[in-house]
Amino acid sequence: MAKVTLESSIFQAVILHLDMDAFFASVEQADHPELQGLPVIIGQSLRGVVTTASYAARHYGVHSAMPIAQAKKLCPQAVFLPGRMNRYRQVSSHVMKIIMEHCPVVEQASIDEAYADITGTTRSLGTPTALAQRLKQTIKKSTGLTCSIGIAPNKFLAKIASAWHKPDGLTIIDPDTVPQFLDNLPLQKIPGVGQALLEELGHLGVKSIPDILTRPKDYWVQSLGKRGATLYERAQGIDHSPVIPESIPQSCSAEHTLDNDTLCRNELKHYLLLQAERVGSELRAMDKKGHTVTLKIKFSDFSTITRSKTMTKPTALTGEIYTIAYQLLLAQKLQQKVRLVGVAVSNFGADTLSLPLAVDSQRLRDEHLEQALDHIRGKFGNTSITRADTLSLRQNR
Ligand code: TTP
Ligand code: MG
Repeated sequence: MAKVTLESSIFQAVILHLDMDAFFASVEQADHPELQGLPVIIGQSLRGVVTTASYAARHYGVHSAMPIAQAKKLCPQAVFLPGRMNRYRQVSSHVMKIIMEHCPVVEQASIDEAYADITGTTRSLGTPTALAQRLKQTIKKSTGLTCSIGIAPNKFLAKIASAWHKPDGLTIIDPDTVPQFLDNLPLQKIPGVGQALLEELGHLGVKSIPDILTRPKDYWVQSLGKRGATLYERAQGIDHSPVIPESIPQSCSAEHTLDNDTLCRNELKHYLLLQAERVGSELRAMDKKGHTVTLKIKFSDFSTITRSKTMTKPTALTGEIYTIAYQLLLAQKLQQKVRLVGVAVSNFGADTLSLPLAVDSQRLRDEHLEQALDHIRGKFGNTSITRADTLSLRQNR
């Protein structure tokens, strides 16, 4: 472990970056224990390149993107495998789930790496160091795999930190040590500084990160445009890019437990309209349309049924969602009283069928009308404008 002094504070972000070690090769070793400790090289074909190599193989100079033929020369005794992408995806999902269970805000960055914003979590989750150690232990116990973690005040430093002590590393860059850390960091460690930019910088007389800071920001913007502005920020240890959690909802729903169980379809119908309004406006806010509308009914004895209809054309229109949900309700026998009713729209996708212009223009008008209603509700509150049908329900809630 490099340094263990970082504590989260309100003012300073704390970002964790986790990257699995020799991921594809390690999965093969975990699944085939007889391969543990051996040089294992993953590559599609004999004429292709190395996808990854176990650390034992790396000792012989084998690395990603090297032609397999060359890897064979360097390490003829290695076990060469073509790779099993489905298995790696499966393990990846499992690892990401563990990270999400341990950290509040997680962004998956590739098949084997993720960022987590753990700012201000010391009280609830323990120190960043303790959290990272717990995460490493859980992943190891659950998958047999090791990972390396970096913790720093921002994403770019956290990524550098996670690669600092691989495999099975934990490196922490304390905010106070950032300037000193950057002074000694090779230029090409800055993400985005590849061979071409390195040469360009060489022509400008820049050999180190401190060299960048001898010239003002304007100079870099003029010389390298947007890349120059970013480079100048990184050289000072600055990176404001946020950790963006991936939360792609697969469906949108609303449901309501009635005050009194009922057999009255008219009452249920009003709730369906209210829910269709909620679901519709949420879909429109997310800019999503769904092909499938589902009606959910929970009866007095708590038994639950769902009935769905899938349409060729996806919708986010309140009227359409409501009409389908109501048709589904009408088609359903109510043998006992209803306790809960709900509407969901799922199966998101793009329009697959283009309707004749006349029909489309009607739909377009409906969409514009509902967007206008959403706008008014957004500005003046949910109850500012409403369908007459749902008014009494809103007032009763
Ligand atoms: P990396 O995290 O870059 O590499 P790694 O996990 O194998 O090794 P390290 O310990 O250095 O992190 O990539 C993750 C997986 O992605 C890797 O196991 C194989 C795959 N991969 C490719 O398919 N193509 C590539 O060019 C690279 C670099 C990786
Ligand atoms: Mg990796």
